[in-house]
Formats: sequence, structure tokens, C-alpha cells
Amino acid sequence: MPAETPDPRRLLGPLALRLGPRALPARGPARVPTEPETYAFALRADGVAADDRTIAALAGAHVAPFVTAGGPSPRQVLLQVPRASLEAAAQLGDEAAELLLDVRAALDAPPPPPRLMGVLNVTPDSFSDGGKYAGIDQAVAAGRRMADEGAAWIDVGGESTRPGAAEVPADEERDRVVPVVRALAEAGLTVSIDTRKAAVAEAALDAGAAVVNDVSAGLHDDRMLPLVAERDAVYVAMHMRGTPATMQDDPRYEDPVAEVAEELRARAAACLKAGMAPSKIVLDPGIGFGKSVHHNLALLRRLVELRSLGLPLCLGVSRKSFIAHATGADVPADERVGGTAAAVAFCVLGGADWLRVHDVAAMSQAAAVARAIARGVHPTTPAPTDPPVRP
Ligand code: HH2
Repeated sequence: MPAETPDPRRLLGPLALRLGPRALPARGPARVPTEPETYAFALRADGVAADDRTIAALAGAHVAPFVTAGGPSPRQVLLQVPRASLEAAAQLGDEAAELLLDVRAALDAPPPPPRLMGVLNVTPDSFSDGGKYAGIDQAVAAGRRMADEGAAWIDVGGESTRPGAAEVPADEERDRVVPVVRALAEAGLTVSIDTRKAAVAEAALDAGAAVVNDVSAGLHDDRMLPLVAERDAVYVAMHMRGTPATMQDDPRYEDPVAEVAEELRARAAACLKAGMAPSKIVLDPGIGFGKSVHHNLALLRRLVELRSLGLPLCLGVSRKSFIAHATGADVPADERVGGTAAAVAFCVLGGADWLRVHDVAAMSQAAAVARAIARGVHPTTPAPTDPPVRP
């Protein structure tokens, strides 16, 4: 089954990447309140000039200082583009204008509901579901069950990347995952392979996987990005500082959200440079990977800021240790479902596109309720009938 391509609506980031490597958006798109027919995008000032060729091609477009509460910002500019110019340019096939039109469309349409990625670890030692499946048949049955419960992708992993975990040799990891990937793909499910190694990703793609989920965003293995680009697979690029073996040794950030955003932006640029289409890239801030509890909580609280990256976001909060820390109790991983649901609700409100979860049915419900509170239910959703009153 072909992988669903991520929602193409948040493309301001790739557009800015094309304008120049440092011309990246500081903020997402915004309407200009005084002129309803003009659209505005806040970009980083470096590398964007009023006479930029791409901007100049958009008739009537101009660059102005970005005015914040403290006055015009020297670090940001406002790119203003009349709607007519966008449409005219798009008809001429101007690539940048088409991207801007996608952004404009996004302003009018609510974001789609997030989709779920079911976690299926075929490892002896994963922090939550390690050693859970005695054989391939049990693993495949679990993957099918997650798909029935609403998972769009089944994320198969053969190496634990929990804090302190040692690397597993590629051939061992490959032997763990390939039979499960093949069986799930043959059953018609969309399979994601959770690996840092190109050799494992390649074997999984050959066995029918459609998505590569890489916790190192290509930094662990030089061959990963060219492989994914060449195979035209969907790629989840996750943020991590260091390696699982050492990443929790006193992680430090001045501003975790700004720094994670900047580092993800660099990885997105590397993916594009390797030849991946923007519509095939998903970014993940890597909850628990080289981050303290405070860093994780800040990323979740300020998730909406990562939307300015312009690409779909994936979040993996499921059963992670920050949940136990937040409750102040030593809650075992498989008893963190309630905390996971709370975190999932924040992810939904922050604009997550993908949620990587162990408890698919419960998190599908949590995500639907969070979205309904934020946006209301769709008008065609049937109202449930009240249960009969008991005598
Ligand atoms: N977290 C884990 C593994 N892969 N991938 C993405 N994109 N985002 C994540 O947050 C993420 C991930 C770690 O969780 P898990 O697979 O359950 O445990 P382990 O690494 O011990 O197998």
C-alpha cells in the first residue's frame, strides 16, 4: 500500500529554504488585517532582499520590516504578496508561487486531524514493549490490531534507543524486523521502519516498508538520506543530541524550543539537499532524546512554535519517563496511559500531524476529544443516542 504523503499545506519552510539557506521563516503565515487580499509571511531577515529574484517574480510583492510589540525587528522581515499576484504567478507555473498558494489555502482550511503511528518493537529490551512478542505471528497480530484500532502506519523497530541503550549490529536488527515488515506489508498495512541504519532501512523498504523513521535524522549513517531520496520513501527526521548511549548525560539548552527548531531546520535542509521532496518529510522534536524533563515539557507547551518549520510534525510522547516525573511518582511504563493521553491532547492543540503511540485505541479517542474541544465536531458527525434510562 503506498504511504500517504504528508499534508502539503505547511510549505512555508521549504519555500524559505528555496529562497536561500538562511531565509527561513521566523513565524508562520499570517493574514494582513488591513488588506484582505494580501498575504504576509514573516521570514528571517538574513538572505532575503527586496530584489530577491523569486520575490521579484511575484508582481506587487514587497519586503518590509516585521513589526513586533517592541517595534520593527532587525531580524525578521515581512514578505507581503497580493493574492492576484500569487494566482497569476501560479498559472505561469512559478514553483515558489505555487507553494505560497498552498500556504494561502492552509489559511482557509482547518488542519486535518492527526494520524496515529502504532509502535511495534520486536526487541528484547525496549523500555515499554520489549520482549512482548514471542514470535513473528504475535507481532503481526499486534500490528493488525493497531491498524484496526486506527493506526495509519505501523512503526516496526528492532533496536531500542532508550537512554543508555547500546547499538545493535545491523544484521541482527535486520533479522528482527524484516519478517515482520514483510508480513504486515503483505497484509496491506503501511509500514514504517524505525531505524538509524541505511542497511536496515534498505532491507525493510525491499520487504515493503513505505516510511523510514530515523531517530538520528540522518546523522548516524551518511547513506540514509540518499537512500530515502532515491527510494522516494516518506522520511520522519527526529531530533536527538548525541546518541542513545550518552544523550541523557546532562543535556543543556539556553532555549530548548528555539534550538531544537534550528537543528530540525538544518536536518530538513539536508533532506531537501539529498533530493527528498518536501511532501515526503516529517519532522519530530524527539521527546526524551537528549532532553531533560523541563526541556520535554517546554517543547510540548510551545509545540505550536515548531509549526513555523513548515513541515508536518510527529510527536512520540507515548509512555515516556517525563510522564512519571510530572506525576512525581514512580509509575511503570505500561501504567502511563493516562499521562500519555494528557500529553497527546497537548500535541493535538499544538498542531501535531502524527502521533507515535503504543495504546492506539485509547490515544485515538484522546486525540479526537482534544480536537473536538479545540474545533468542535464535524457537522455530519452523528450524535450518539442517549442510553435508555434504567428503571
Ligand atoms: N521514540 C522512540 C523510538 N522511536 N521515533 C520517533 N519519530 N519519535 C519518537 O519519539 C521515538 C521514535 C522510543 O520509544 P520506543 O520505541 O517505545 O522505545 P525503545 O527505543 O526502547 O524501543
